[in-house]
Amino acid sequence: MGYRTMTRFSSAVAAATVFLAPATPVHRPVHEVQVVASKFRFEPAVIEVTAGEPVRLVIRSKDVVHGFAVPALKIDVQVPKSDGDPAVVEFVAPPPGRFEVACSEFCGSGHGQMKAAVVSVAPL
Ligand SMILES: [Cu+2]
Repeated sequence: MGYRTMTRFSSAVAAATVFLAPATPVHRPVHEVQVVASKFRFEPAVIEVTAGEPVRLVIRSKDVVHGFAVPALKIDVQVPKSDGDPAVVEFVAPPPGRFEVACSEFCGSGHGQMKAAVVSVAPL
C-alpha cells in the first residue's frame, strides 16, 4: 500500500513537471562580447546585441586606464590598464536602438574621439 502511494505520487510529480515545463522562462544564454579599449578606440566599435538577451561585456585595455560609459544605459565602468583584470559589465539588452559609448577616463589627446555604440536589434 505504502509503495503504491509513493508510485502514484511520483507519477503525479512527473506529469506536473512535464505539464509545467513550457511555462518556465525560456533559457537565454548570455551573449558575451570581448571588447578591447586602446588609444583611442574600442573594438568592436559597434557592439550588436538582441533586445531582451542577457549580455556580458568583458572589456580589456591594451594600454592605459580607460572608461566604458553608456549613459543611456546607466553604465560607466573603469577599464584597468593592460596588466589589470578586465572590466565586466552585465545587463539585459535594451529595446531596439543605438546607445552611444564613450571613454569616461581621460586617456590622452584623442580621448574625446574615443567612441563606440551598443546597437540593440529586435529578435528575429
Ligand atoms: Cu579616454
